Amino acid sequence: MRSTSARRRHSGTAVIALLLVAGLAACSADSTDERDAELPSTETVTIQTFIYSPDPLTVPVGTTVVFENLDSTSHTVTAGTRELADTDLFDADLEPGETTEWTFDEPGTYDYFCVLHSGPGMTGQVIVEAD
Ligand SMILES: [Cu+2]
Repeated sequence: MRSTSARRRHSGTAVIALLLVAGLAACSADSTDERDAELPSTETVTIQTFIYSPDPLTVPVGTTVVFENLDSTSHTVTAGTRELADTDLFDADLEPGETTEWTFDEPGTYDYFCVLHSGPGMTGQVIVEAD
């Protein structure tokens, strides 16, 4: 009887050890995914001769987009359309040579425009794709 009871204890320990190994494997897989998701990614939209470029710009979700004013006049980068601005989302005045940036954390199509100029190049779009 004593030897049967000893064997039972031993096999119980083995099960616990297996569960620990499985748990550790799951944890390390999770942290690898998080590192991949946090890789920094930046794209640049320039404003030159009253034109945002590239337009549209397509990026993966989580990308930081830098807008750079290369003209010798001021422009804005204002979310929304000329008919319906969304200044709560983003809205920046850029003096010549200035930059501004936003990180797009949600998939979707983001229109933006310049409130100062109504030319055809003064509207743009950032398309943010899901992973
Ligand atoms: Cu402008």
